[in-house]
Amino acid sequence: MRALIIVDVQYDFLPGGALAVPHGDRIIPVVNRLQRDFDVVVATQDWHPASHKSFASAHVGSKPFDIIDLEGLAQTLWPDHCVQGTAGAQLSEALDIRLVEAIFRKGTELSIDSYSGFFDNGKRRKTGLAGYLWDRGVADVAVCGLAADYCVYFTAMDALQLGFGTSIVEDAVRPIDESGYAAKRAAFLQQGGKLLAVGG
Ligand code: VGL
Ligand code: ZN
Repeated sequence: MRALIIVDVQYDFLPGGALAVPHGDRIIPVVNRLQRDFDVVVATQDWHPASHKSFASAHVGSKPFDIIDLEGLAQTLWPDHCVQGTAGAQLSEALDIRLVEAIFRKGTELSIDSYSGFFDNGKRRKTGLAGYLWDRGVADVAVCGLAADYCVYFTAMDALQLGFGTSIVEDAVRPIDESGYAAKRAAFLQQGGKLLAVGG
């Protein structure tokens, strides 16, 4: 069985949002078309408590995109985004969710960030996504969504490490930072990841 993992297609990552990914909205029609080609479709949702420690606003004297040490892990600080229950945290209305079987929320613990849809950044806790996919008999996953250089990349790397055949859907991801993504994409390929081009 093949699964499509749709990462964080939320208003705060779309143009006009708090942590907007350039042209992030352009992937949505591609993601909508893709879904019918998979046996299983799941999504993730970044879902932070207010004052989450990944927010620059939670650290006196810090600004967005500074890097700090957070409980032993390097943490990029972000503008406040995807706060639980806010409009910015909602999945885009333009995303077709009819085939989405389950939505895995992440980033819910105050003091640790979670880029991957599988684990927090310290691999302290699982989200349940891996178990869900295994229970559904999934052997291969394709990852799409936002942002290519953070949550898509870390989700894809964890999928590889968990033993899933893993692709990133090239036409259905956009990065926050193009040059940072180029290096991460190379690391993903080096680990045995594949790229899927669907046209779009
Ligand atoms: C993301 C930064 C912070 C993402 C989430 O979805 O890629 N990036 N939180
Ligand atoms: Zn976040």
